[in-house]
Amino acid sequence: MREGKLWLERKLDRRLLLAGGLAAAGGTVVAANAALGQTSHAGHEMPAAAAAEGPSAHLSAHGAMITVGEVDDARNGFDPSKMLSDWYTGTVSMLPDGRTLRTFEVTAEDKEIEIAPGIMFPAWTYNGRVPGPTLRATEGERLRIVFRNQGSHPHSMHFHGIHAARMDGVPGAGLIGPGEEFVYEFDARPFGCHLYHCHALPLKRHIQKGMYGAFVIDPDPVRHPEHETVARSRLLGTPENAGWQEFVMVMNAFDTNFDNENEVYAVNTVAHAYAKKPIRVLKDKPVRIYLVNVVEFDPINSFHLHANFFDYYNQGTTLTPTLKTVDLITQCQAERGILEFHFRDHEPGLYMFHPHQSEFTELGWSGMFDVVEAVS
Ligand SMILES: [Cu+2]
Repeated sequence: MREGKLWLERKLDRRLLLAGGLAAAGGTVVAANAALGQTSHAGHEMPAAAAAEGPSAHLSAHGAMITVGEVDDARNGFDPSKMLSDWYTGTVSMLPDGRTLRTFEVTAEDKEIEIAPGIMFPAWTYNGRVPGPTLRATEGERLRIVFRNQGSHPHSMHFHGIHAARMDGVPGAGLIGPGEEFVYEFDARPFGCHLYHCHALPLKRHIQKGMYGAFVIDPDPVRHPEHETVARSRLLGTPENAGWQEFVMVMNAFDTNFDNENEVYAVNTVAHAYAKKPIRVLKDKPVRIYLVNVVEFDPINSFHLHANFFDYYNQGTTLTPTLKTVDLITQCQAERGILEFHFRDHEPGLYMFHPHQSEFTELGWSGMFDVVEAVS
């Protein structure tokens, strides 16, 4: 009973904090009833009238369980809509043995970022953004990551991939102090949807401050003759890949009062960014999402797509789906995978996606696809 009461108090505290922050910024929180502990799932079917009037009509028809006001993308230096397909492919050169060397430059820096209208968060960033740049390479290439620490604390880049112990980005192996530089070098393998994050201690603090990003390794079609077409469709720069609409979504959250609980949840940092500005997709072109979960403190996260089903490739390390025809997947911390689906047989409209932890949805993690006919 006492536990239940504490749990309720914590929930209220988290919502009131979000409400207070928004009000202080001159905005108002529409979800005033949420502050009183009433919940209203944001993921109902859309009334036809609301759909016809566009996203804002739809949201207000719901009682608008989302933040009000605008985040200043220019001040942040990153725009969630652009981040979706902003691949950092580095610079390419050739090694003496003819292999491709791909070099990335990443700098750690402290930066205050706006995660919801009026709510500033003192982040630790890679290249001034949260999540850090989406590094993208091809299986078998040699990768070189020049990492500079211009932040106020020791940091590292720990890659989920295959590499030598001395390249692991843990204390004693590539963890560097302010002002220092380290070069990580290893082969791009295995292909898949991976991530990198800082591995300085305390780990959960460094991750939660914003030090993470997606790390995508495309399969080399030559190495996968049995699934060459699929591999080519995953390889950035091929005509087959251009036939897809690809997005990277890093599910993250922020502990704004440092109580080891999150107050704001999102994909790609900004609360409700894709609810306010739905992601436009062409109905005739399939969609592929590189999904990564880096939420600290909450053990599990999920992704649910409305009115549709998708195929899922756990960790992205296979060329055939590990789950077929599902409308929800769960991810533990650092888990990730690739989702593939299409709206070919759907009518145009706004199709919602969100985790099925309703609290996360209310606190910022929800979005919509704006499915449109191809422009002729
Ligand atoms: Cu760190």
